[in-house]
Amino acid sequence: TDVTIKRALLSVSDKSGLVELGQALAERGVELVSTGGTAKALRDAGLDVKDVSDLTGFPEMMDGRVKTLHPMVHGGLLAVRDNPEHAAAMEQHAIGAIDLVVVNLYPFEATVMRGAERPEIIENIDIGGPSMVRSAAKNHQFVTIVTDPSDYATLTGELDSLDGATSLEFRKNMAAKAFSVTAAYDSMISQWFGFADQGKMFPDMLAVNGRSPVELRYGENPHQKAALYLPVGPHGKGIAQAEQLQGKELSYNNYNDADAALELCAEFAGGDPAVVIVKHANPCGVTQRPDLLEAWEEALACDSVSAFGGIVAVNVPLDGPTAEAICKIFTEVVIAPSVSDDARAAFAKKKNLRLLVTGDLPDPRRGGLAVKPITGGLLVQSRDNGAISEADLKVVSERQPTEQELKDCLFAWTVARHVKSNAIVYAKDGATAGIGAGQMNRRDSSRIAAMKASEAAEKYGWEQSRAVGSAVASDAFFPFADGLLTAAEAGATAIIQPGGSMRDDEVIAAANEAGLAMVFTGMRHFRH
Ligand code: 93A
Repeated sequence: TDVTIKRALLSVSDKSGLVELGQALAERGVELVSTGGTAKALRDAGLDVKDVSDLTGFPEMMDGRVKTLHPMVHGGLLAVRDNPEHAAAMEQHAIGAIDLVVVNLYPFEATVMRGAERPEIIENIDIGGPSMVRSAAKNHQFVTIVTDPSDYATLTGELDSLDGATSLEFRKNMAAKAFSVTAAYDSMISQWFGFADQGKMFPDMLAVNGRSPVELRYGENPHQKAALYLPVGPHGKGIAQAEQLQGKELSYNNYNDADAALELCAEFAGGDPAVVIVKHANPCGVTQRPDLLEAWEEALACDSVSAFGGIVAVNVPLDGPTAEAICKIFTEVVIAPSVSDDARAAFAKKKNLRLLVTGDLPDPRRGGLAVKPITGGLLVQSRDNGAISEADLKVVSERQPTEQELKDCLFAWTVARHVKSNAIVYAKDGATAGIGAGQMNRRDSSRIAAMKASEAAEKYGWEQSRAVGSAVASDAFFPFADGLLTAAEAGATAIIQPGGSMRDDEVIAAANEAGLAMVFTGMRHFRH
């Protein structure tokens, strides 16, 4: 699978390193073919070069727009060498094989950046270059493609180690890079057409999407513009693919909140019925119970004030009685894998309520990337799909957690990873008792969660707050004992947290003193 390089086609706008490469190739007996400017630069350095126009029998014409777009070039690049018919065609038309292509493209981006006029920008859309890059990359089984001057040294190193040949692995790597170069190049052109040239806010960015974005009424606030981009190709069923059965058009915030609700709900796929209520992308009530209606009532009770205008997701088919109950409070969006006829009839009375059906729930442990814009760049990370099971838990307290405490710990932990940091979640009997989200210190999150629990007790006339006897999950370690002591004061009896603080000893001692059971997960789930 090694291919000896006998003939190379060089056509570069960025001529850095060109002469050195040309010399290195010539020394290894490689025949050089080039386009006008590239050939001149090589000749000026005393190298022997053949002009592409000699190869094609056509002059470079139309201001260079047509230089290499010719069967003598593309036949030499695309022919499958061990295919007898391809070989015969080469023979018949005297097409010589091209083993190596070194191309970098017209500087489109630089031309735009220096504020050139439209005609000059258009002239800098390279057509022949990307065509050769793609032909060579497609035929990487036989042809080597190099698109970046910083790879010249790697190329000559490869030739030296393989006695003038390249390996299939090298050609594959270079082909992958080549396609990302042409994809990024076209994406840039597409963005320029849409954004700079036509003032379109949401250009069809080919490299990222391939489908026109759906414009939304407005963004997070009415003075912002917004659109939804849908990827092409295979993808899981997410909120973007859900079917809307009724209600107003989804807003930007609806999508964002519905996504948070669905993601958390998906954690309970295949388990007992679960209800998730989300407000401002944070859960404000989560419950799992054998009965869906009961799960709804309990989830609502966690923080019924915040649930007003919330987003509700369930993990099982939605039935009529639960739908009737949901309709009693103002709800923006309801999401379910499917809904019964009774449920549909119940919701029909609420014209504005957006009802979404997702079919299967997405896999919460799936891979993929998460992207966040920052000033002048993008932060990209793999999705937080890490997970622990009961077996990974390390009991660090003197007291062992009871079976019920362990269950509540894991439930609270599952919810906590979907709460913005600092996240503290109190849970009891498969229901959240209090959720503290998005505070800048952990103790405040713990206090807020405890406060929610007592407010609920007051409102519903319970004898005591549900925080009493609850398990508490913390998305990251307690740096001090104070957050944990707040939980203990509120009546919590068990703690689940990653551990790993410098002061773990202090925190464990405080837990023991308060008679708490505590387990470490060894895994953190910040969410910002
Ligand atoms: O105008 S083009 O799109 N038409 C072509 O047929 C063609 N062939 C190569 N641009 C074309 N090229 C580009 O010319 C290459 O991608 C390279 O960027 C540049 C090299 O031209 P020169 O060798 O004349 O400096």
